Amino acid sequence: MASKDEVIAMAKEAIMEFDGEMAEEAAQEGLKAGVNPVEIIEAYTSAMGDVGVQFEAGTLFLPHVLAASEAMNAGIKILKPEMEKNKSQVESKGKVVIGTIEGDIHSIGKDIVVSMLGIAGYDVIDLGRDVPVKTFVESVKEHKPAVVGTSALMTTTMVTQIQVEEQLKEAGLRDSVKTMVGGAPCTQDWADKIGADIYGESATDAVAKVKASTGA
Ligand code: HCB
Repeated sequence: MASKDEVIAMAKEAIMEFDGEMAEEAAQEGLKAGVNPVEIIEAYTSAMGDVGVQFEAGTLFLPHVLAASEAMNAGIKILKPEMEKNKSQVESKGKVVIGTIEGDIHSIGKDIVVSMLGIAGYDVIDLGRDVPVKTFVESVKEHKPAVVGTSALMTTTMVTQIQVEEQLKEAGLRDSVKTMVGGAPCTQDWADKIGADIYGESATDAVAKVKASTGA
């Protein structure tokens, strides 16, 4: 049976090699060896970050990035049912509305946050990607979530997170919901600057902070 270190190394290699079958194997071996699925997802995510760095450096190109994200999805598909088995059977911890902000089609990170919040027992309303600001506001009005989260992967789209804050205020809804921002260019400073309640540095961090803010 593979050791935990071997599973983590295999998960990272699978993403770096754009190899979906290897990502599935890492997931299966990890489950057999009793490795926490969250740690395997974190290994995929860390390798995806390295792919991103190489993309930025011009040593990898868009097809590589897409192939890496497909490999990651293949692995997560194996892990998700296992994680859902451990999902809290008690009543929902509350609702979270989340989506990738208008103009931005990056969804990999947001999807991981959606999965991990669901597994942590939250009712997640996933608005998808390239979501207009008014849809976030309407969704808060309709679902009355504890938290509304936006994901932005580009410096050109993160600025739209300000509009979520503003339009929630204009609709008289800002005090009824906590706001969360995340995605690679976002920081705690950014969250503080725009008045967001939570900065989710990673999916694990986002879940921990959502739990803390909802008292769950
Ligand atoms: Co994309 N892209 N891309 N891209 N892309 C980035 C983001 C750049 C930084 C790369 C670069 O050029 N340096 C760059 C943005 C530059 C900028 O800031 N202005 C960029 C660009 C420019 C573009 C296009 C415009 C390229 C083009 O067409 N010329 C285009 C975007 C078009 C558009 O959106 N309108 C584009 C397209 C693509 C794809 C389709 C090839 C693919 C996305 C596939 C998909 O998501 N379905 C892609 C990818 C994958 C990337 C990189 C390589 C990786 C992003 C990623 O998935 N990371 C990225 C480079 C990079 O980030 N270093 C590059 C892995 C995930 C797991 O991390 O940070 O998203 P994450 O999420 C974490 C964390 O932030 C947190 O939890 C997650 C899990 O731990 N989190 C939240 C995320 N969202 C949260 C929300 C919350 O509320 C709370 C926590």
